Amino acid sequence: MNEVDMDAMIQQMMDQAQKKYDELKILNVMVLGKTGVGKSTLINNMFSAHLAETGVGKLVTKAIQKFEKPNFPLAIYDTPGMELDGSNALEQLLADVTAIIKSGRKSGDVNQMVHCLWYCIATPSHRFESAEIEFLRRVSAQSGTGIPVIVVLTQSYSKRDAEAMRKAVEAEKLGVVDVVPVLAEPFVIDEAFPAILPYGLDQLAEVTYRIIPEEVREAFVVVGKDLALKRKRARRLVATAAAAAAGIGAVPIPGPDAAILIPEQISMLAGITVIYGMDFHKSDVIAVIGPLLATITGRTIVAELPKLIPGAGTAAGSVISAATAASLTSALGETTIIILEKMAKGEIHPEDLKNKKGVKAIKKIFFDQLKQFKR
Ligand SMILES: Nc1nc2c(ncn2[C@@H]2O[C@H](COP(=O)(O)OP(=O)(O)OP(=O)(O)O)[C@@H](O)[C@H]2O)c(=O)[nH]1
Ligand SMILES: [Mg+2]
Repeated sequence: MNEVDMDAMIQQMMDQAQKKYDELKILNVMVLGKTGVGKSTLINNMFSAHLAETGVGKLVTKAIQKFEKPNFPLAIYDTPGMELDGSNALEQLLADVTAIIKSGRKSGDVNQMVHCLWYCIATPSHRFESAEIEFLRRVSAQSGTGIPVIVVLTQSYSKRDAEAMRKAVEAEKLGVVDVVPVLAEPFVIDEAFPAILPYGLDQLAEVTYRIIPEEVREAFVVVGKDLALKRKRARRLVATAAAAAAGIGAVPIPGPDAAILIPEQISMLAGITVIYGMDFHKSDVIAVIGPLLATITGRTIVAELPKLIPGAGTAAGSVISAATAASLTSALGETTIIILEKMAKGEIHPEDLKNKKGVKAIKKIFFDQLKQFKR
């Protein structure tokens, strides 16, 4: 395949990725809890955009703000500075929350509906107020709002305190989906002691993923930072594409000019790039995907395949079996996942891949993966 084809292929993939991204539904999460418990800190560490800081909050009710960002499939309802003191504060909050939930439902538009509610209680406060108990009892799914509620125990740097708090909340039998202790950011006692490391965000992501409607799960995975969820979702795309490749089976071995690429592989790559974030530039996409496309469509694969996969075609003009086509597709997908995951963790930078060493490293991952799929 020549340079021009490669460019067209990448462009096609990026166009598809943009389309997939634009088609995502908007996830709506309501984050409630008293002032200072750590709502903003939680939001900023769960999602890839710092909505609560940089987004423009719109006052939807006196206490509740809605944060959105253009071209970002997430809406957060937050109650900055909320106090629960005063005799009718609780009633007012309940009325506001219920009104928002109802109006979303009435719209009939999934983009406007509240999909889950995180109620935050700070573990160090050692207090679970009667007003909060009352609120949760009345807002949780059992009582009719129909919105799944997760109680998030924030700032849980003491696991023992968090466990005590969890038991106290669960004893109230509020009808909430789960009670999840988290520490969203490292907790530093002072310089003489090592910081307590964050935990629990993965569990919150997992529980949330499970309870939100299927229609917005993709958006949650995309806007969220949880790499385990991203991997799980991306692997579904790989499995689908591999099955499609196997279904086609008997693909002719690529000659110098023929491509083994099938539309399902392009679509898989587009889907994976969406899952891991859209904000990289074309040159970065070329750096990651280019060497893979060159490999899978190039001459070396013809020579390498028989060594890697016994029974694979041995000469140009012969055919690739269904199993081999599936293996190639899986290796292509897995390699992309591995690289994008390393990028998400900051272990590699796109610039690192834009040279001979980078290309070699990508190819090595690909062939290592291919060996694993050898059957
Ligand atoms: N180390 C650490 N500090 C936290 C954590 N969560 C909250 N904090 C601290 O607690 C304080 C309050 O956190 P915020 O996230 O602003 O609380 P909030 O619920 O958004 O407060 P309001 O916007 O006033 O309603 C800040 O100083 C945070 O740094 C955490 O997980 N780890
Ligand atoms: Mg805040």
